[in-house]
Order: sequence, then C-alpha cells, then structure tokens
Amino acid sequence: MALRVDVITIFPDYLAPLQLSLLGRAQREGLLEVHVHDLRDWTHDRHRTVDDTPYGGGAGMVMRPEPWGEALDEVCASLPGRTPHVVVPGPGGDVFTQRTAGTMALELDWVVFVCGRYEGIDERVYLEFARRYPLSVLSLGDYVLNGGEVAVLAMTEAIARLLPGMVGNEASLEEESHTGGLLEYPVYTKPASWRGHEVPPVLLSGHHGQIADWRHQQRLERTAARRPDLMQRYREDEDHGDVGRS
Ligand code: JB8
Repeated sequence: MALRVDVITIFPDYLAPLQLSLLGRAQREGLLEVHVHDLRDWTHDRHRTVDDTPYGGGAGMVMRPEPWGEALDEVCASLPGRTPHVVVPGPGGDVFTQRTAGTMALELDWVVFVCGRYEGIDERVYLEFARRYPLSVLSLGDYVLNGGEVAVLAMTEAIARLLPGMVGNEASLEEESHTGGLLEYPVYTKPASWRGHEVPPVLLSGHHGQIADWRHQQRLERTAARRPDLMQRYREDEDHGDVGRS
C-alpha cells in the first residue's frame, strides 16, 4: 500500500516541490500519494480568516481553532478503515532524525501534516486531535522557521526515500547501518587534477583494500573533527551498528 501524505497549509504552492524529482517519481510509481489542502477552504467568512489576536495579549497572531478543527475532521476521515498519524512541525517538538524517518517509512501508511504559521495554532487543536489520533510535534532542529511548510518538505523527502520499493534503499532502514554512525568519506571524480587540487593518489591506485582503509580513516577523522557527539556514540557502540554477523 502506498504511503498517503496529506498536508494542510495556508500556502499550498509552497508544497509544489513534492511533485518533483524523487518525490514525483515515488508518486508516479505508486509508492507515495500526496494531497495538499488549503486551510482557507474550511473558513466561512468572506475574507477566509485563519488567524486572530492572542488571548492574554502579546505579539503577533494565533491560528484560530475552528478552521483547523473542520479541516482535520474532514481530512482525517477521508480514508475509511485507515487511521492517520498527525504530525505538526514545531520548534518545541521531538527532534526528527534519520531514525524517525526510517520508523515512519516502515510503520505508517498515512501521515497528515499540519502546517502552522504566525505565533502558532490554538493549543486546543492539539488537545482535540491528540485525543482522537496519534499525534506528534516534530522539530527539524534548533532553529526557527516561519511556518511548518519547509519542515514538511524535508520530512517527506527523508521518509519517502526510505519507503520499501524505492530503488537504492535496499540497504537497511536503520540509521546506524546506513551511515555506520559516522560521517561520509569525501568523494572525487574526473579530472584527477583540477585548479591545482589533486585527487588523493590512493583513489587512483586500484588497490581496493587500501582505498577502503583510507575511506574508513577519513570517516573517523571527519567525525572526530566535526561531530564529537557522533564520535562518542560510535566509540561507545561495540558493534558499530553491524548487521547480522553472529
Ligand atoms: C510558526 O521552526 B519550525 C516551525 C516554526 C513555526 C511554525 C511551525 C514550525 C509555525 N512558526 O519547525
């Protein structure tokens, strides 16, 4: 069954990239089905208002609960017999990692993304829909976007490339076995000399054992230099995420 993704947003055009490249191909091949909805379709006033001033005062505007309530009622009931996982991108959520992407690709058949804007969505929308559906607030990392749309693009791409049946992902869906818990080694192509920068000679040597050793050493050095957090986990993890050899 294809992964169904619904996105509710006030900027449907922002999600146009979901039709391109890998995500477009996944849809054409029947592995993914994306439906983007305009939240304003669930307003009833002539100005299609989705925001209002915050109770208690303060800067900015808050998304009104009624359009979200009606939108989620309808979208979440649109596939009889299936239950959506509601995902709200937000800087206060659990961090979305490669493991999150892999778990979602493997275990979910329907994700409804809720894209907030302004100062956020009235808190009662979370309470209402968390009571009715599995609901996660997920953050891309410790920085702030203007809304959830860019996070939905990132999460959907990260998930879709791990879907069973996508070419090139026959390797495990586990982060550890995908990356080995280390950063990647540097890659080069022709020409062997470019603007005075030479490709490391070992890569031209044809000695496959030496090349593998050099690449592994590069991964260790880069990870130690750039991501001491990953390096510490790598040192602590006895089997370095190896698969299946007992
Ligand atoms: C208003 O940084 B974020 C993010 C920021 C937002 C909203 C949603 C997500 C809504 N600001 O992930």
